[in-house]
Amino acid sequence: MESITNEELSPNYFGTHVFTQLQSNTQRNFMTQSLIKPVGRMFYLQRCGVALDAAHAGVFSHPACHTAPARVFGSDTFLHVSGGWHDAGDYGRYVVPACKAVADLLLAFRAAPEAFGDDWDIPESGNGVADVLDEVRFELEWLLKMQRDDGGVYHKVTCAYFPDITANPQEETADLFVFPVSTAATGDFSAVMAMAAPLYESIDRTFAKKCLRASVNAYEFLKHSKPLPFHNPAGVVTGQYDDETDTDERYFAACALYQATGQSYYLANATAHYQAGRSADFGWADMGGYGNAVMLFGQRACEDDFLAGRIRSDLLATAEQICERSEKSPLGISITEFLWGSNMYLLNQTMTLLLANDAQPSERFRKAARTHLDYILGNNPLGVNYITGIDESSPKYPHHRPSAAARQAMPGMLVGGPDEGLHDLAAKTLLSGKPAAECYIDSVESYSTNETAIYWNSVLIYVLARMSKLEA
Ligand code: 9MR
Ligand code: ZN
Repeated sequence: MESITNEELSPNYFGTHVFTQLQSNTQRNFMTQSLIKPVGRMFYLQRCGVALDAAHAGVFSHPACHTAPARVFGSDTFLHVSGGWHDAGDYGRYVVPACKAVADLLLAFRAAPEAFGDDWDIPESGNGVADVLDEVRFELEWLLKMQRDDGGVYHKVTCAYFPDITANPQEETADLFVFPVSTAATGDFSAVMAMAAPLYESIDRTFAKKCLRASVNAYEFLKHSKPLPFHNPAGVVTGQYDDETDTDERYFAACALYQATGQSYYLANATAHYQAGRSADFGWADMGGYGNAVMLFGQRACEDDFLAGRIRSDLLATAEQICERSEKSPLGISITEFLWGSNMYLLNQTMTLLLANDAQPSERFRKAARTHLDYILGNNPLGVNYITGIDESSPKYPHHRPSAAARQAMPGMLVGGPDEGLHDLAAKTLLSGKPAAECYIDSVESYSTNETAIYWNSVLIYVLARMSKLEA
């Protein structure tokens, strides 16, 4: 790619390295707030199935993409499943990570609505609804199309393989396939539809009702279904998002449906699954943390004091452990290994800190959260701001097809960050022997360290929105 003029791309381009400018609380807070819009706009720029016009998308405008009906894999049935966001640097649309992204954004809006304006410069801006909710609705409308009549939810819609790295969205014209129902996708779907219903109630009642019906329908399917893990069929190489354990997704769905309906049946199910599959994380494979978050901080106080007490004490204990690791680490961060998407794992743990701070306000939790965000913004061994288009240290060559096609990095995208597993050729060739925290390369070839994804941006939005309020 040619060199990039970030100024032209991002309304919030700061030139010199932002981390070094963050001297005062006022500056820090200004920065945190300024980042919400470009990071949020990434979702708009990832929209699929519709045309993006030049007025809103600039060099990333494109005609409607991926509009052809998709074949249900292994059958002669075709479905209309257009819409939703492209997942990442590829154009796949995967239900499991999509639901993580939706859950992050809805939790962020619930906790800090004032951080979200109606001014993201998207087509819905100025319609009186916070743009984050307009954006999430775009994804929900697609998710609804991914549900079968019996309530089961298809795992993903993609081609069988990835297109060339410089392919524009509309240039990926290979056959699209809808892949089998998985219980992880169905559980996540049921949960986020139940989370959405009360939030859209005052905006569009009919839509809110539709979400709740779809959620219940998915839950009914789960009730009678054994675990259905997903694996790519032979010959299919697009993202797998495989998850062998679905108890955390069932738990998340039960918690969210209890919150939306108040029915004791779902509360009993939440208790059962909490005991069966305890998980307090926020990864695409580990959704238990979202169940905890909606249960503790939803619109309804949990009527099972024992369950609420356990969630609360587990949350606080996990947050203390995160702080211990951060305080011990020379980098001030709580992750002890650098996996693919390490930036997301760090931000997921930051989310735990911020939720724990809601349960029991603590300077220790807030301080660790700030240190983690500073790491993302450039206080790391490579001095890289891991968000594209923010300052001169930002990644310029993300593994992201629209960016490679436009020869400019789409702004506002969080890259995966260091991955000590060296999972691609560029990483293997250029990074072997480096310390784990330096296993990152700003190369379009490095999909394991320099790709971007909706569910990495979404947790960043959560952290930015919460911090902007806490530090105001
Ligand atoms: O984020 C995913 C990471 O946790 C996995 O280790 C990796 C390999 O399976 O896949 C990542 O997800 C990619 C997905 O499979 C396809 N779209 C791009 C995603 C981000 O790299
Ligand atoms: Zn598309």
